[in-house]
Amino acid sequence: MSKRKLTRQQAWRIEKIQKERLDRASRHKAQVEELLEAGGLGQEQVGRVVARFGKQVEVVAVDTLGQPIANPVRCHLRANLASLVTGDQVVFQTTDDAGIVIACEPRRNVLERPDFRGVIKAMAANIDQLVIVTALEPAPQPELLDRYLVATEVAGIPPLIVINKIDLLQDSEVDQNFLAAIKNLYEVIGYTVVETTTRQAGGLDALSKHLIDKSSVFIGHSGVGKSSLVQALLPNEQIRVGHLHQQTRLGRHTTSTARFYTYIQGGSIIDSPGIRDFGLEQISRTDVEYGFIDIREFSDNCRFRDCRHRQEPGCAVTDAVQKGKLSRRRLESFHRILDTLTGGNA
Ligand SMILES: Nc1nc2c(ncn2[C@@H]2O[C@H](COP(=O)(O)OP(=O)(O)OP(=O)(O)O)[C@@H](O)[C@H]2O)c(=O)[nH]1
Ligand SMILES: [Mg+2]
Ligand SMILES: [Zn+2]
Repeated sequence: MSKRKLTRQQAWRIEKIQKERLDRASRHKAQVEELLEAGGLGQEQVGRVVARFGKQVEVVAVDTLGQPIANPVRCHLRANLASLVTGDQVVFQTTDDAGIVIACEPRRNVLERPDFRGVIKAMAANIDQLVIVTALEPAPQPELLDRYLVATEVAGIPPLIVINKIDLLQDSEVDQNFLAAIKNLYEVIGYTVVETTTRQAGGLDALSKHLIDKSSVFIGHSGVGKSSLVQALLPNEQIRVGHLHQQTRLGRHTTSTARFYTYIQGGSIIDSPGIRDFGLEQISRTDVEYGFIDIREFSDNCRFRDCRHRQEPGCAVTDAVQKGKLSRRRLESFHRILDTLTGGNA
């Protein structure tokens, strides 16, 4: 990008924003110090971050089995702590109406994703399973699903694929054959695919058994019904759901922060804000090849180590497609994802 001179107004705005940030940071520091100096802080307790709001987090005290034993408390972070995310295990102290997090356990793993500016940020920690939610409306886009799957493989967290709103099978543009084809495609690769609906009794049976004793994060585009599923799974909670846009039939980004819930049958569920674009721009070609586990299985046998699996001679991947051992759609999707990578590493 060419360097260009900032106009006076832009420079003024930037300075103003930076000053506001500094003010906020020093206010925050002062609040933390005040709490510490005031004494009166209770005993150290073990807790879990259930949501994050800017620089503050909501923490719930847990027992040795990880079960919540009190209501969530809004907490400041001690200055030496890096930022926390939903699912973090922490040590904290409280006063009557506020709290302070003093330590964070090392994370088992962390889920990252681009924020609305495209900056990669941690979103949730200590996760056993990523539940990728798709729906009949907004219609499932297999290529997007492939992008999520690459992300889960790279993060090393096993995925579970959900196709929600199957009650719409009659009304939506998606027909039974398309649905069966998607399901079959991913099952053949080795993924588990379940169909759900929040509109019919028993509509979550296929899903609920996969959640027991695991810590799951629900991810997927806005409007597919993540929060509706979580609400149906946890009837005692009060969770906001949003309507789809009348014309575009897209979601409205109703959920704004990742939130942790305890699953009554054992385990936990984190509901996360939907995403419109799931960029993989920060990921390398090697990651994408690793993330397509079905392609990976054949690519070791290509004649050339840097084979792009397009028209190269001796390509074991295109050979597998011709022999019907590998889905052509997945290979096309693989190429399209690589085509979108920036930085010349595709
Ligand atoms: N027909 C039908 N509609 C559903 C189903 N589940 C959810 N919905 C509807 O889908 C819309 C969006 O639901 P939400 O649960 O807010 O979707 P979300 O994925 O949490 O969206 P964000 O928070 O914006 O990411 C709402 O109008 C729900 O009533 C279902 O099984 N069938
Ligand atoms: Mg939601
Ligand atoms: Zn090849």
